[in-house]
Amino acid sequence: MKTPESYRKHVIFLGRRNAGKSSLFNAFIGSEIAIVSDYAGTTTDPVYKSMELSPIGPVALIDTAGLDDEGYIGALRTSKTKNVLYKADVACIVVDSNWSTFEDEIVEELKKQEIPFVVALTKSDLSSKDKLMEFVRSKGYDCCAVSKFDKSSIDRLRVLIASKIKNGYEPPLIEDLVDGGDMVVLVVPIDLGAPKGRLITPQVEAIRECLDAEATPMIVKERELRWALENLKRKPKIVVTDSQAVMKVVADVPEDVLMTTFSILEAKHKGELLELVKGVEAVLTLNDGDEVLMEEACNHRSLADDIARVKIPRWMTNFTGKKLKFSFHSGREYPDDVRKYKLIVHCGGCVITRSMMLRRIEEAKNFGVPITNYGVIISYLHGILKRVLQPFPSVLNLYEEIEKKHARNAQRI
Ligand SMILES: Nc1nc2c(ncn2[C@@H]2O[C@H](COP(=O)(O)OP(=O)(O)OP(=O)(O)O)[C@@H](O)[C@H]2O)c(=O)[nH]1
Ligand code: SF4
Ligand SMILES: [Mg+2]
Repeated sequence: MKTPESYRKHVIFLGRRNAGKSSLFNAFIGSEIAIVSDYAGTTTDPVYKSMELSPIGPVALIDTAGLDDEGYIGALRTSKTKNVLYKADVACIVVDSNWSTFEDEIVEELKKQEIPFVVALTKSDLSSKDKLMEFVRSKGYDCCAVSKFDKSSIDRLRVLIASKIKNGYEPPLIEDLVDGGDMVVLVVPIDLGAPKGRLITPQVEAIRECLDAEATPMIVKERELRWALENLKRKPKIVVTDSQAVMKVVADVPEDVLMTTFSILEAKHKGELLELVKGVEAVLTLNDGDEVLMEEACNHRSLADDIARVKIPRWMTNFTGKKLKFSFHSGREYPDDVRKYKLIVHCGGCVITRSMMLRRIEEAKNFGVPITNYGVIISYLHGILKRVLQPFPSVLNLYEEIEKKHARNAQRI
């Protein structure tokens, strides 16, 4: 139960109202968590439950509102359900008695978002599902008949769902950058923003990955960094710092030692570093009145000198000299429409899964909205992006190409 949500595979149940989604969700958990009733539209907001689901491992199950909901409230509910799709690693389309173009539309949406799915034909204790099953299978979809009263049917569905979960390659945070015997220095400021008595997820993950790689992590606050480097008998392989201390750290780390930021490591681990680096150049084309979205994947208390609300907007305004409009959004739900923004600046996304982050990046790309992240933009605005990209030569090369192109364009103008 201590597995963070960002490490759990997300299984989403969706389909028409009254199809039996909540009953299935409860049967999976073995407890009456979601409300079940004959009334169509019982579930209004997504319901989450974390559990260990053999043979998948730790999962988060998500029950949703019926997708065919009517009227204004219905539109709100279904937009929430669609938003939840962002989180899904696998979907279970729940069908009661017939398959229509409505279910075809759900499949289309899932395919668009590359979400693998299975079909559950519910209430098999009430009527035979053989004909429907034959029809669904003729479409090439995996399906299984279930009844909330028949545990073995729920077990079969569980195994089918597990078989669909992709365990694709997830780039590590730092393990690929270090070898056994390397010394790694992690700079962790303990300021007002640091949580009381603990380190944040990327810091803990980096320590663990260094240990897995048989490297030696050394953890210091930014004030002790210079002293620590002077007292090491050999140079570290890499120094990784919190983005907010990057200017002090860059001054203290010798030029022949690699350095980067946790946020840039997160961009590689959770998202697409290349895309987030490409996105940063949009800063050069911003104009007065352009709207920039500052997006945080979790709700946390903002501080007086908050990085998203105060510091990055201030640095961007100084850098561009333009009157920009900043919008702030936080939480696990993503804004419904990002088309109006000229740039999205996303946080490291440590609480969401890699597939969620990739879908956010993909949506921005599809709408032609540049997207970058905190670490990339902070280093860019301070003129040290190339320095912190040194551990990633291919991304650095691409960035240098983009930079040259901009210089040529500027000369032409
Ligand atoms: N006999 C039988 N009834 C079922 C089964 N699954 C669901 N039901 C009944 O079907 C009705 C709707 O079930 P729910 O689980 O609330 O359906 P839902 O899809 O979550 O509905 P909404 O939240 O309104 O969209 C309830 O009366 C359930 O008891 C089943 O396997 N067998
Ligand atoms: S704002 Fe983003 S990076 Fe910061 S803690 Fe929340 S999810 Fe993690
Ligand atoms: Mg329900």
